[in-house]
Amino acid sequence: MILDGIWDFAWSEKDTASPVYNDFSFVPDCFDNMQQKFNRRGYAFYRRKVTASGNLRLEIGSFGLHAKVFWDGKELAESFLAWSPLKVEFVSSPGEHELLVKVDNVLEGHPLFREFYDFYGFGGIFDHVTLEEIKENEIKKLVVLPQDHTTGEIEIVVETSASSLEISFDGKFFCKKENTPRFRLNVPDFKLWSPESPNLHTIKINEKEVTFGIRTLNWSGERLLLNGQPVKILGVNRHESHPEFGPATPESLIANDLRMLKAAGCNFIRGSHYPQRKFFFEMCDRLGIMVWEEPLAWGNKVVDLTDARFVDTLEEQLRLTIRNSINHPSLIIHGFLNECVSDTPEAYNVIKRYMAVCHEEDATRPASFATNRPAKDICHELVDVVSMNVYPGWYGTEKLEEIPEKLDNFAKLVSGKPKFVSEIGAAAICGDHSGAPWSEDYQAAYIKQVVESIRNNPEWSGVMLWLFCNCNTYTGTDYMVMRPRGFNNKGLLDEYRRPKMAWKILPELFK
Ligand code: ADA
Repeated sequence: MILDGIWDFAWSEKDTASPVYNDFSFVPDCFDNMQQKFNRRGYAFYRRKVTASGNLRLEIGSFGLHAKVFWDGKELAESFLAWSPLKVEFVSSPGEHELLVKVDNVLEGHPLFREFYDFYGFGGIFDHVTLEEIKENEIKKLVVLPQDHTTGEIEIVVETSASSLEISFDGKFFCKKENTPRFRLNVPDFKLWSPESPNLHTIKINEKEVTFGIRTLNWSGERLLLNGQPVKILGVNRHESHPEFGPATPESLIANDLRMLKAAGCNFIRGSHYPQRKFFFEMCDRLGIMVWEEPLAWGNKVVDLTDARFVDTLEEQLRLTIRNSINHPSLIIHGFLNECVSDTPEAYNVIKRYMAVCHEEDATRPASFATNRPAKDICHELVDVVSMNVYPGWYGTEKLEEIPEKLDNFAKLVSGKPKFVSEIGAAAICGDHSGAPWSEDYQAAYIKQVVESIRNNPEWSGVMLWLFCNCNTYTGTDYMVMRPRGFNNKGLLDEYRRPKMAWKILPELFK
């Protein structure tokens, strides 16, 4: 049962035990986008009636920044893992019940979100709410890990109390076998997944069906290999954000963003800087767009990296993020801790711990963090692929023609591992054609210089431009003076997806 639609709504600046339901909302919803709520922090109460009974599973696909779920007034679950799905299993008596989801966008006391993050901390229920019955002997977990692109071999991990497994591929019966938690099979008549040919297969075990793709990744040398071939990543960073929907972007908007990127020749998206919605991955799988996903973090200093609540909560979200997205062939890199103080021993310890987490959860994909201090970083040795966020000629006095040499020098800092520029870009205000920094012309010339020099240097495995489109950011901190209109203006498109000059030259550059 999908519980989207009209819910009773109450909002209060202060937490309250007696909210006043004098409004309604349409779920999925970001309450900051409601009249007179933008730039305010507070508590939202989403309430509705539901008729259901028995063993139930409720799921909220994505939310911000902190959520509590109540059933007939009884608290069922609480989560600070913003942008991740919140799932809860419970038993209900028959009849009509009251479901209340309380979410707040309060920064104080949040274990992961900080006021200095360069993207807006929105509140609301950002994705579908679903309620389903938990079936006896259901398949609780079904993970498909491609092993060999020449034979179509996959590893299957199943969790169920059923005694036997009936397996079909692509709608055709394949075999029946005893329940075994981990086994390997060769997919019949398989076709490989790649950005050029994003072929998908389905596996059904008992009543559970999963879509997957067969492709392998190898990062043991200097280049990242996809299905045994070196891959050059030409992509962008993207925030799930729109001025009228916040992160509760309609699926049609996500689909259009991705189609536009594919048409522009883009083969990669870095999902900055939090977990991505399920629909986003389904589209990337189908369109053939490779993805980097990371849990919520940004520019964290020693104070966070030595705070057990921060480090443990982030580990929890990292594990959950990997588990939720593991079957998507488009996912090719696990990321975490964007731009932390990776020149300190405190960061070294946390990064080492998170690399082990990534490998433990999923040995089939490389893991990384994006560094903004490549020359003095002490953690390059820990990661599978090195990812550098560098902005020569923007945060720096270099001239445009000096960018290639700067990038070549960054590439020389590390050897023996695949290397990416995980962020690079320049801001542009639409309509400014002066040619100076902040103009569309300067941004277009900048992007051209960057993409050409990375394409010409075989040491780079690719580039992820900052940023697909403008996104909401600071309104109330010192940093807002660098962010006119409260937006990060480095989008190749503006926040309504209207193209700047740089966007128009992208197809030629990415060809
Ligand atoms: C950083 C950061 C991005 C964004 C960017 C910028 O590299 O990772 O989230 O803030 O800089 O626009 O300055």
